[in-house]
Amino acid sequence: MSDIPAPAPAAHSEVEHVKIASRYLRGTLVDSLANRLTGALNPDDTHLIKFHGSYQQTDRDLESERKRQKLEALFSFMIRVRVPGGVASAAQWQRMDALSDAYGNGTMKLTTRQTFQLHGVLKRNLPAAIQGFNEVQMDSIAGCGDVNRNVMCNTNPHESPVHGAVVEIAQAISAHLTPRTTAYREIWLDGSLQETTEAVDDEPIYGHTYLPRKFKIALALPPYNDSDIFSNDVGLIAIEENGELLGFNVAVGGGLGMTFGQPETYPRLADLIGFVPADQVLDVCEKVVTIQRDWGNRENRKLSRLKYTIDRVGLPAFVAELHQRLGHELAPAHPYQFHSSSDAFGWTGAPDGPSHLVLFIEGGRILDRPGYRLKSALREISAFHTGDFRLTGNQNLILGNIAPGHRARIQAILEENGAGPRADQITKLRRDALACVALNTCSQAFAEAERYLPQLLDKLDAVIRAHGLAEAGILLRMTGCPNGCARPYLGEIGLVGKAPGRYNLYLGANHAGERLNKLYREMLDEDGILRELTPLLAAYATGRGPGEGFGDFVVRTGVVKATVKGLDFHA
Ligand code: SRM
Ligand code: SF4
Repeated sequence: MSDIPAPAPAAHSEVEHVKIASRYLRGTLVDSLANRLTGALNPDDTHLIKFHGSYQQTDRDLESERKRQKLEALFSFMIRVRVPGGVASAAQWQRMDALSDAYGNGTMKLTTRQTFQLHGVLKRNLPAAIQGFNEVQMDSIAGCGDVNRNVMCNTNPHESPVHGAVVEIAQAISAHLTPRTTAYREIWLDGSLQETTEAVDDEPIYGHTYLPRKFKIALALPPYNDSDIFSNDVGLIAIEENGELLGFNVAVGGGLGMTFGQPETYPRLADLIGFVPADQVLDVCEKVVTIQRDWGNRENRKLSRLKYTIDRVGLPAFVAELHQRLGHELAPAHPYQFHSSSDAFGWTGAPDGPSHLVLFIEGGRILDRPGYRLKSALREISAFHTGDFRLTGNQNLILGNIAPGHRARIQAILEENGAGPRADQITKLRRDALACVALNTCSQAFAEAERYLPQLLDKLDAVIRAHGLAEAGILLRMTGCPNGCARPYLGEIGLVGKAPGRYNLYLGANHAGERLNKLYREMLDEDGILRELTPLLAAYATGRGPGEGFGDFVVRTGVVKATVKGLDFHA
């Protein structure tokens, strides 16, 4: 193996020291959970609990008032439940629904990586919540933390044997890269919350310090790039020939997070480095993970993702190391074409056979509100639906493999509850839009996203309709900070929160998720956003070429320069 030295231990970041001392992710979590004097964990355990799929949070809406009253912040926990490949059963849906009422804030968030998030879980309820989804074969280990996260794949397993095989591979990669420590079971599931006396486990892939940072893998089957594979540490493009899955084109080094004012941080799309047959793809993922484990920066967490490792050593050196660890070279990448990274809404399938319904879920939030009883409708459907509940990477929901006799009933229940597909009433701009959680739970948020985007869209919809663009697919993505959770740098319109009510506007990504956008204007309030976008949308309506996306249009007409690679993002 090549010898690219890791930083000396003394330079390790605080989180590295916590991991080292944690005995494979145990830390003092047992004590933290038992301590009834506070709703919070011991400080070191706030890092460790992420590996168990949970974040300690506060209610930011109440922050200043509680401070004024000299009260402890209102601590609660977000739990992220993994759904590899996004496929959940009706029983799993029912359980998550029930747990969100029993222990959460009554809502579920379907995330941009196809997981369920519960918010507002009090410390004392964490074990019961985790045991609750464990009973339906779901877990939250590696939901967060410096490990491989939920493996994304939005392919419909029922569509063809190839589609099914791609989903199975996503699930196999997830299983292969799940941490082996028994800490999760001991702490959450054995019920005793007793410290183990067993010798600590071995982590054959990760080692005792796990990875320097989070790690993400996504699979897609062209022409759909609906899991945005290029924003992942490893992106896998399924290659099909004559109804058979040949294997995958492999892309490495994607990631979107950056920090304002630190140009050495940047979003970067993954580079295509070759092709691997399907039966070797697990090995390729494992070897990429181990290179990042050994070469990744453990000193500065802002620069520790694989994308920075690759830019530090150079792509050729990285690929040479991968080939060496694999014991063979990757074959050249196969041709492929992506058309879109959005979801195709509505019903598909034959009326007399199994069908599928892709439902638009605003902000990915499953809830009931007056006139829109989505959560109740889905609960009612889950009582008889024999197919699956599939979470998409665009925060939507697919009722998959619906039995022929259930189609009309499902449609009726959704409509009775005001939660039907409603495709004809909603602009495509709104259907395709993404917003991250942001306030009130996210500690990183500078501005609103999920709670505000619908109001902004009310105004943008008027512009869109006035220019005959109601069915034009324009990807708009909003986040409350530059971390990139709703993949805003892959939005044809990206709005990134910089301060309360203020957003940076990015333009020029392409519709298929293959080009990053570029900063166009800074610190815009709502009027500013509308003022900037209105003439651009008007020009697009009249000046676009056949099939030309908004992102391509603004690049062609010189509104922004194309971002060719991550290092050019700030140029
Ligand atoms: Fe994210 C951190 C929510 C997808 C990049 N993300 C967070 C935290 C945990 C905030 C924190 O660190 O305290 C957010 C929790 C908010 C809350 O209250 O729930 C959070 N991220 C989300 C979700 C729920 C957004 C959503 O509305 O759907 C997504 C959950 C994904 C999942 O199910 O696993 C989510 N996050 C993403 C994505 C998109 C993706 O993976 O496809 C990205 C950009 C891709 C990437 O990783 O580069 C993303 N999240 C980040 C980052 C920046 C990472 C970086 O390399 O700089 C952070 C901050 C960090 O890690 O320090 C972050
Ligand atoms: Fe929070 Fe920022 Fe992610 Fe939005 S993008 S959920 S504000 S970390």
